[in-house]
Amino acid sequence: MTGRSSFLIVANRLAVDRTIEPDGTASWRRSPGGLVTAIAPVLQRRHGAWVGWHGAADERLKPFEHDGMELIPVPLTAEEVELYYEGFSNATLWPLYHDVVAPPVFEREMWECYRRVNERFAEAAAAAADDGAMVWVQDYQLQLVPAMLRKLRPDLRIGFFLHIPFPPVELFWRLPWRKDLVEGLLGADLVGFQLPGGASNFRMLCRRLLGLPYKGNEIFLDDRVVRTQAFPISVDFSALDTLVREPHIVARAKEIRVELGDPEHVLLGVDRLDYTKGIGQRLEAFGELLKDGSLSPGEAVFVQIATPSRERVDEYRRLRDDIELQVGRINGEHASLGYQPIQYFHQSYAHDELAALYLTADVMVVTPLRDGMNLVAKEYISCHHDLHGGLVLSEFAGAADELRQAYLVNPYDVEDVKRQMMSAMRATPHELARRMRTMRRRVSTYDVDRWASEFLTALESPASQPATRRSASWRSG
Ligand code: ADQ
Repeated sequence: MTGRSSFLIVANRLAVDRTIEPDGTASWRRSPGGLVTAIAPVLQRRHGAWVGWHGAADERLKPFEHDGMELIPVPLTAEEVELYYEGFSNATLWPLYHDVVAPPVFEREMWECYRRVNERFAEAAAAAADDGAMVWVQDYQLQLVPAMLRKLRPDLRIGFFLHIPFPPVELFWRLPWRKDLVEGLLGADLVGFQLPGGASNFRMLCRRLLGLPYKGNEIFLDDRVVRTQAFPISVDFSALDTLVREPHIVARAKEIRVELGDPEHVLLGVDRLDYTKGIGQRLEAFGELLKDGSLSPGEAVFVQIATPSRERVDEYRRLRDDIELQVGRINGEHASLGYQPIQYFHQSYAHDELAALYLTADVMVVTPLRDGMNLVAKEYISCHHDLHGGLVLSEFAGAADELRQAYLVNPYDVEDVKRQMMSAMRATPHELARRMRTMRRRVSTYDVDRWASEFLTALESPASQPATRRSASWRSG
């Protein structure tokens, strides 16, 4: 430990995963995934620290260094993992913020635990932050931290970013603890969202629930101004672009196609196994294309990769059974010796293998019922310097705001999904290239570096003075 830090990240999980070597010794490895990739370099440059849970229940660890980052573990008991993480975060907030596509659970015990754990994160951050430090809190598991931290350390500059959608007022309104959550977020100087719509839902809620006036992006409290703004997250475009040009990835992509029986079209889905991702909807559409003869036998293979996720939450266990039943049915009806239309994998994949799959896929199918952004769509685009490939993308993914040249679909409309999947499969190379080129321009310009630096620049820049409040209209914004 080098003492207190002038820059802190506070997130549910630390930026590292523990791996056990064959000889039984434990070591840490930087976690894969966008957030860590984006933030680790900033943290290293600013000599910052990362506060978060290390992933094992009932274990206390001392702060340690890894990969030039200082890591401060926050302990959680097994009961807290159940009530705070699986409970309030993933059985209450997650479905509530995703258009209630599954019914949220409202349980006082879960809420109490969420509050208690948020307090612990706030205390850990308060103890680790230097005078006037900048603290960036991440995501829906920690929405009470900004206000708790401000109370402990009014000298800090606090930012918050929500990775999932912020729901419309009428949905949020159901939450028995709605006021506490909104007040929690208002402890930040800057609250970031994926889309302008989320930011505007939040401002509207502050007005309706707390009677706070706002003007433009700013919400006026008695003594402070809270800025709200959209910062669409992105991927490390150039790293992926470089990776897929490497001979071993190109060779692997060719090999995958052969292993799949060299069909004319390879369609791909890559998701955490989550009911918000619309996996069932896309498989249903694909099954119907086989059934009604739009696709001839052997013409197309759908590879669906579903990373195991939140397996102790009931809703996720049911989903897994449903998907596996559906895959079995479709394959049962349409497979023949040597041909299986859906290749389903309930596994996590290494970075290189995933890149090779993206490169192989002629059509990427991303059909969430609601998604904050969806990085998979942007990863696919980053992997296609060959300008080949069509992206079928749900209108309900945040990414649809930027990737207008995708084959946009309403995932609730099975005919629409079928039609757009067919359009992507039947498109000419010229048409695919035209769309892909524009989307690549967008993702390469707004990459993950830009996301992090725009957020931090906004957090560093001063907001308006509270005096401006007088001119803030109740209805403007
Ligand atoms: P997620 O809901 O997890 O993220 P997404 O944005 O698609 O969704 O990110 C998933 C990540 O996991 C991608 O980087 C993908 O490559 C990786 N991944 C998926 N399946 C995998 C597999 N089988 N093996 C290995 N890696 C796999 C939340 C929000 C999103 C928001 C992100 C970032 O729900 O809307 O885009 O945070 O803010």
